[in-house]
Amino acid sequence: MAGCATERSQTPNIVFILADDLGYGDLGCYGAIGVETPNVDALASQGVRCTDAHAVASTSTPSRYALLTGQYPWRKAGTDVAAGNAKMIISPDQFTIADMLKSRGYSTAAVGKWHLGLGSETGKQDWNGTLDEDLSDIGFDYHYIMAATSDRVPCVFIEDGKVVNHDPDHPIEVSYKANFVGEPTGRDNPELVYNLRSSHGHDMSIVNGIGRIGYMKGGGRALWKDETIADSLTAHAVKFIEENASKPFFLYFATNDVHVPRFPAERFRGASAMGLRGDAIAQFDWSVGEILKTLERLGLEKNTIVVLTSDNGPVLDDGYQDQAEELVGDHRPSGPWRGGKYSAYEGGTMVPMIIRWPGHVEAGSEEGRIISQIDGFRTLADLLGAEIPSDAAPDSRNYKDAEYVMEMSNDHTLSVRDKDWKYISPSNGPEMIQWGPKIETGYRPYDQLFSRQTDPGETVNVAAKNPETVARFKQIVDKER
Ligand code: NG6
Ligand code: CA
Repeated sequence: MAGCATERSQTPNIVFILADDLGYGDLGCYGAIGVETPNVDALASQGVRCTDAHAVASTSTPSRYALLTGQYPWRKAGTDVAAGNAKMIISPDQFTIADMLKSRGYSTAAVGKWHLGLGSETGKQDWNGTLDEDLSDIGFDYHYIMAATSDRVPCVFIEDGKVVNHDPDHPIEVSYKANFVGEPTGRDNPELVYNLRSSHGHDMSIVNGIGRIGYMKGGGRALWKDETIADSLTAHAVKFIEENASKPFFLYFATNDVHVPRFPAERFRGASAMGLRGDAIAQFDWSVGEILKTLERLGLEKNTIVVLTSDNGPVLDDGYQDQAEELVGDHRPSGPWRGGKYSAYEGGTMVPMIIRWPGHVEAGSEEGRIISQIDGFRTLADLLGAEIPSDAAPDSRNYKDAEYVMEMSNDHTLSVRDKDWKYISPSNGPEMIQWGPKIETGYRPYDQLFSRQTDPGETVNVAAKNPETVARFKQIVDKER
């Protein structure tokens, strides 16, 4: 970063805010139209706004896996979009970014969307007792999480390995194979879907009047209400900061916003001109504001690094009738980039990234160099002088040494970006996503090369004219795969 000092003796707090499906163009400071994000914009004006920052993958699970482990997700089986009853995808013997920070004396917490599996065996979790493997096995002192996504069962919060507000009269059962006898589903009982109807999929168990992916039974008073998820997650994040104000802490705060089902609190309804998706962005901005206010109130602003980014690119219709497509107007969720969530095009992995560290990062600055989230691990370790085991974070580099970044699409197509070019490997996949979202995939059965300088929107394939460049990128893909 411009002016990033590297005093090794320091242990600044770290608040890592990870939005879900928030696109490059979805924030005021990145050109959003139709929704205001004053808190995020203020953060940007006090820090650096990156204009070429990338998630590793264009969906959640692999993107988050890379971020927390420093390993490319295609090197590890089972890192695709996880079911709500998937087993722990990061194994206890892996050294995570949380382990690294713990080794430097940090208190560590994960609050929010998890989506990296729980328990030691898929489908065998005891949701009514204590999970036999959880985030405490991979470096987090505290967790208050949703197992997967808000559109996947189980629809309950989990705190330190146990379901919050567990209701013994309504034991929880979860299956991703078959429904439980006598339980309604969105498919068979559309009359029970009163809050948000599906546009595709999302027609299995119904919770809070919304159809989900997967089947669940029970839950009772432990079931979440979608309209208070942001309140609940934010309150727990704030509480963790308060309780750890006197020692170095790391907070991984992964919001549910703006993933589907978008069903923000009543007070955000109509906050944007774009319906529920825009209102969810306003709600995200509110959560950010609460975190920033807390840091200020506790006098922690100066000694805290705040990073704000997203797990993958944006999508409008991702399976619910929330009118995201109809009401988007002139707003461009992906900003100037082609494609979106799931894509091999830049819209899949190009994400907003804001970093604030008063006195170390120049306020109101911009950083145009190419950055990958996977490099956060080693960059931070270097900054803090942390020793990491020789086999840990194998693919994480100090961002200053990173000449190119790797990107993975939904079908595992690998792309490489450097400051001059974008290369997409051949894929036999379809040109458009097939199951509902209207998104260009970027898949073609031949090499694609785009000039970053003259064609950032990836419209003219210049692979044939630049065989040597293509060969160089193919070599990188071979090496990294
Ligand atoms: C898709 C879901 C989508 C979303 C996505 C994962 C359907 C029809 N679509 O399969 O709604 O949940 O998976 O999103 O089920 S992610 O941001 O967590 O990767
Ligand atoms: Ca996501």
